Amino acid sequence: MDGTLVPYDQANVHILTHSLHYGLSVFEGMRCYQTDDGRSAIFRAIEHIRRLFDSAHIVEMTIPFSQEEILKACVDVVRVNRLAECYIRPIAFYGEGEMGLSARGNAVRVAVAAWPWGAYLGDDAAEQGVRLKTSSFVRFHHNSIPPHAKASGPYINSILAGYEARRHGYDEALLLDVNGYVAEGSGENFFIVRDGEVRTPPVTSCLPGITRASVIRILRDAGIGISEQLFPRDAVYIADEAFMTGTAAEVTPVRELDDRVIGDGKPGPITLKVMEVFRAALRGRDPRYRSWLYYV
Ligand code: PPE
Repeated sequence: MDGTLVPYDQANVHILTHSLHYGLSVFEGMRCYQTDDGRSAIFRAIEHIRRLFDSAHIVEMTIPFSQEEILKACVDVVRVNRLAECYIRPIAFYGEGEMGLSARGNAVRVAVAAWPWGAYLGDDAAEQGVRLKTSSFVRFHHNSIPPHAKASGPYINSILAGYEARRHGYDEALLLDVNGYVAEGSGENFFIVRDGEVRTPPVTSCLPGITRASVIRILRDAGIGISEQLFPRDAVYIADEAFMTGTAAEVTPVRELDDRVIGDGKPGPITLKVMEVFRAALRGRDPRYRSWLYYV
């Protein structure tokens, strides 16, 4: 926290922490995996730290550390906690001092936390696939909240969508953009497959997911057609396969949207292929993707 290792119960902030009131903080989520040779590695750590700095740049926040220093802090937190596998959460936020929307003088504070985190969308999600509901909450327009910034406040939109979907018995929400095209899940990017071709929405109303980028690369390397393209929700109803991607969610098959079964309701061949290659990549089993691993 702010450059030093702090025990869990001392990692606290003041109630007048500016970002707590107005939601202006930027953060990342990364996973660290134990690879096949026993060493632990953070998946695409450099890309995540770069996105943290991109997010800060978009919201005009100056992080008082270098990218290398944040990366080192992430490694240190995993090491001192002796975590073989974990989720890592760097966050940069405005501390206490001045209140009010126009305050600019508050110190930017930075923390990195890590904890064990299992399957994000349920233990059987990877095998059974998840059930989605189109959300009544619309993903914000990119001129309201910039989608390339992974900032805290905008997650109100995701949380409301997630509450609604789960309250009605679904596993996750699918949010549409302001024009009614599919955007993304509350915390995942979204892909569909039809006739062997894969489509995912362009990054106009969704986060430029690092898992999304990894899956696009995996698909291209496998010679499978992938395009970034807008599509409406009924394209999902008639898709052969659908899946979601994210650091927490990894690659999760989708079996239903709005009570319509997608394909035969089981993870399809392209989804299974992507899941298999992705898993091999993060365990260090695929030499093509070894550069994605940052060993701790
Ligand atoms: N869209 C959103 C809105 C999002 O929050 C995430 C990550 C993604 C797409 C996928 O991005 P990436 O992780 O770079 O592939 N969601 C994080 C938050 C999870 C949480 O509940 O907290 C995550 O997966 O870490």
